[in-house]
Amino acid sequence: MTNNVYDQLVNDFMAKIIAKNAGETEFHQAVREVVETLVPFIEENPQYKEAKILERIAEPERVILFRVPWVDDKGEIQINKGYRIEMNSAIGPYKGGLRFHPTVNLGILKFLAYEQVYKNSLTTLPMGGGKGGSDFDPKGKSDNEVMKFCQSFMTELCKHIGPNTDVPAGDIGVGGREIGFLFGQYKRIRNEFTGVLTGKGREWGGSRIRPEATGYGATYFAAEMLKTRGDSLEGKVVAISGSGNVAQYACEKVTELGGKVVTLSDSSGFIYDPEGISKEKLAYIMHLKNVKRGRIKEYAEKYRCEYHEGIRPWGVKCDVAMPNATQNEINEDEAKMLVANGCFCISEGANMPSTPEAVEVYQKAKILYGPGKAANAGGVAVSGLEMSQNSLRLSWTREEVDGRLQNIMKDIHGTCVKYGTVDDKYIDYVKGANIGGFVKIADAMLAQGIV
Ligand code: NDP
Ligand code: 2IT
Repeated sequence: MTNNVYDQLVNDFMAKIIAKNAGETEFHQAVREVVETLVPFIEENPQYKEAKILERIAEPERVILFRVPWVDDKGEIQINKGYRIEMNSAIGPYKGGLRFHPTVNLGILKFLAYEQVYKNSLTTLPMGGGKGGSDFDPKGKSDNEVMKFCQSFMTELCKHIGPNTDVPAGDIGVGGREIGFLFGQYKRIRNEFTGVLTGKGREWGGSRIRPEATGYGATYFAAEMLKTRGDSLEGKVVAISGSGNVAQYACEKVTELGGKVVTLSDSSGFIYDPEGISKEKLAYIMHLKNVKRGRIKEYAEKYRCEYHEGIRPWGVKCDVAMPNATQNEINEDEAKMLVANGCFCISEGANMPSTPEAVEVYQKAKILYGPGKAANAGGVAVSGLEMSQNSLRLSWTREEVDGRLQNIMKDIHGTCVKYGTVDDKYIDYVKGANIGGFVKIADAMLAQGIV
């Protein structure tokens, strides 16, 4: 079949998706990227085509929408939206994070849930895909308000989740504090102490390395990609966006492996520290962001480096870039700047941080490009390990969990190489991750009949 025929098949498929899911632009974007790489594969494997596996994967098994009323510190009633998308349970219970951010809507959560299905399959662990969250904005709220909101959110969510049904975790705006409040309320209502959430505190069922896992995993994935060119992170200049959970631990691991992190950001701007963000400076950032809940600008004031308000860090000179903040945070022009400045490796800690046009720039330039569903799978992988430890009622050491995480990231990289190596030896990690993730889910769905 020619490329034109494939393009037509993709366009026909997408026309139906867009008609059925009007206005959900991020969801359309995530589905299109997968379908573009899968259509030729499915034409060669008609069993998947006849069973309409791709069409079925794009329709959530269940969507739960609910009201979240709560009372703020002034005594005023607040109403937020609550969501849980139970996308696919072919290979295990629904698994995926909760996002609390004012931009959250159905289309964003469906894109995240869709990505999660493939990502979880890639981890080699038995986890289906889901995602949830709320348009609640934790910024500027007191601990009491966050707790009140979490309790109200869980009062409804607890009817739909469980350790063998659906296991939420963190994402943007949901970290250890929120998981604690959510777990407390689940336990109180259901009267059971189970592994219903991951990312729990260490004293009450959490896994070692779970906080570190996404950032460490994305760094291990970058190291694996560099290895294919006989290279390593040693001496590399690395630009990172974000300054939350993923960014902090990516910064820690890159530095440990001999790289130099020169940028971090938040939604207000980015800091540029050409001397590198050392262990000591990172400790300051962790306190600033996780305890004081302050702005990244304060780093520039303390360490007297550049701060750029209102722009993202992709104009700086770097060898490696790790977008670790949010979706569509690298556009075509920024991708061109990165490549022009010599960046040759992108490992995505965030979900879908590059626009389709940016991805095209990377692929044309033949740089190493690890898409989020492969590169950031370390977080959910260690969530899977947390579930295993909860079931076994024991907890593994740091070394044990970190060793497993490293092996999983190597396996995912191997899967990408297996399915994504193209004729001239270029590894198309997008193709590799999509096909590699798809096969396991598709075969499970075939075996389980029309459900
Ligand atoms: P956090 O809430 O800990 O941090 C998010 C960071 O990104 C903050 O610095 C935040 O800045 C910035 N950010 C968020 N939204 C925007 C925006 N619209 N524009 C600019 N900056 C923004 O979240 P995580 O670190 O957990 O998540 C970061 C990314 O990693 C997300 O894409 C998430 O889906 C993905 N991810 C997370 C995993 C996890 O285990 N936590 C696992 C896999 C992927 P500010 O404080 O100003 O809002
Ligand atoms: O996007 C993601 O993979 C996450 N936010 C982590 C999900 C999880 O269940 O640990």
